[in-house]
Amino acid sequence: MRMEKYLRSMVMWHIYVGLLAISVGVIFGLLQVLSRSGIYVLPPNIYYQGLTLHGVLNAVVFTTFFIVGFLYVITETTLKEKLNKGLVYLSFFTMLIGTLLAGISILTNKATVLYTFYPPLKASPMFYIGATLLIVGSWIAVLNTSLTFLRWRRNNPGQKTPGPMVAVISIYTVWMLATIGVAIEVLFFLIPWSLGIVKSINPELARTLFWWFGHPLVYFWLLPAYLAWYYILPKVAGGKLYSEVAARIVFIMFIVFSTPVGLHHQYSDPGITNVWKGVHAFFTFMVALPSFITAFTIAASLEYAARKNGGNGLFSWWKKLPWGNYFFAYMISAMIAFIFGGISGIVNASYNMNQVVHNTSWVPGHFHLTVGSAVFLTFLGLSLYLANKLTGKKIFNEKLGTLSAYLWLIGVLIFSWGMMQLGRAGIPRRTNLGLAPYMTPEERIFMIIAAVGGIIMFISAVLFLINFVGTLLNKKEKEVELVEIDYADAYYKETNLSPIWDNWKVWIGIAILLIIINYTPVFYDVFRATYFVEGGYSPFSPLPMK
Ligand code: HAS
Repeated sequence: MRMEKYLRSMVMWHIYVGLLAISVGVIFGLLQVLSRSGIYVLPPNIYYQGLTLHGVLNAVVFTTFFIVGFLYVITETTLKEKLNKGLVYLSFFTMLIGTLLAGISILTNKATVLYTFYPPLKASPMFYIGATLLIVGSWIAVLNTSLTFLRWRRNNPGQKTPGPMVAVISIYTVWMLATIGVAIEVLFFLIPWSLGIVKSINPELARTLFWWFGHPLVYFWLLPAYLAWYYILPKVAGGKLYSEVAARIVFIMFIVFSTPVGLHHQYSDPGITNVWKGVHAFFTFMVALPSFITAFTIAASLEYAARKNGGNGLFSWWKKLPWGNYFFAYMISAMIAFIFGGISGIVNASYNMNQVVHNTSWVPGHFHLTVGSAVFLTFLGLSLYLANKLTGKKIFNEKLGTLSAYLWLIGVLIFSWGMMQLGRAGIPRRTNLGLAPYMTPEERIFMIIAAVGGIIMFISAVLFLINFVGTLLNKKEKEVELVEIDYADAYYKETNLSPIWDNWKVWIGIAILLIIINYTPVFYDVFRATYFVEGGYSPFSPLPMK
């Protein structure tokens, strides 16, 4: 595909902004774990400001910029249709301005509200406006992609949507359905409240709107990783995607089940009846199903590749996978971490077990294995891959890439094990434990274990950054006007696929219906049983406490 120079460079700019965000974000991650373990204790204001930066930069800014840039490449290379240049620029600069506004408010300590910004914690209006612009910018990218897809549909009547594009549609549909919740929260409640136009806020209503967004947000992060695992990894491993139909069904299941599940973050919240918490719990297990299908389909794709490479035996075929290839190393490390991340997610989703781990260190243990590894490592591997494809520069040092991927895996497994042991003992998350007098010596040991893991993860991130910058500084080895992404062929191809699997209106319609069914009674409960309260807290900030 001939990809215009401006788009290649803009995709790289999305990656640069994302990587710049994590370069700062990982430093605060290291400081967090050192402070919690008591090795180097941060003052309380810096602890929470740093935690806000860590969450916002790593989980929101890095992911959003990377995903938008990556999906531009997938859209153009699969549809072979041009995106709208003006909209690409408009989206990027809107997201950038939003990020700068939110970033400045956090850096100046006017938005120490963590990445969940639950009221009555109050940030300056600039933070909420910045977050809004980041989301609006991403909506412009969705509009651009949708227009391009509709043009492709008109030009190719009767053709089924190419597999990687099914993933793009699924990712952006999940994002659009999710962001409705946070848009209502920020535009109608948080911005007027922080501007002083209205005096009161309903914390429970805001939390419910946030988790309408917050859970599907994790699939907005995960699905681009699945796109790479399904459609790029099997080819790199030397094989094929085992079943194209399974991949399609998986992405469609995420459209349907991602959003109506947010209450599993609110099992302990008052004001919402247990019936609806139970219904959301049921749907949480439904949304885990496509990940189970993914585990088997990807394992089958890898087995096919290994056997083609000469592997045999019941298990020893694993040896014939390309463990030394940097791209493979990032992806397999991501997947191995996700096995544990997934299992811990099932624990979280189980109503009674959630009572044990909710708001404890278990939860960061869980999400560093999911977003902090499955997603993070996949995006790092893809950043190097795209830097090579889009700039024509040779990877600085492939072995360094491989080392950094496995190092992160080792680090995160140690870190999460320590955090989860502490969580099971009831040690809280989001707490500067270095200052806590109640930690037992045994608990301190697990905190040190988590810190060792955190230090290894930090070293791995630094090695990645050296490799990435080294790649950019390398000489160009090839002309790159023709950008080819080596998509995997399918082993099982369904030639007679029912048109229902390509009918987006049906699946999006079902998703909207489920959201209405699963949230209407919840909002009824929230309005009936909870209150708007006056005031708000601005911890460690120059804003007056009202
Ligand atoms: Fe989660 C909390 C439930 C997945 C992220 N989650 C969080 C938070 C974050 C997060 C950030 O039910 C904290 C929010 C906060 O700040 O309060 N989560 C789940 C469930 C899943 C799940 C059921 N989470 C994710 C993903 C995330 C993510 C994905 C980010 C990308 N999570 C919860 C719950 C809470 C929660 C509760 C609230 C906890 C509380 O009380 O606060 C499922 O979707 C997981 C399904 C996954 C699997 C694994 C499939 C494995 C695969 C790899 C295969 C490997 C291969 C390689 C093929 C079933 C696909 C084999 C190789 C070999 C060598 C063997």
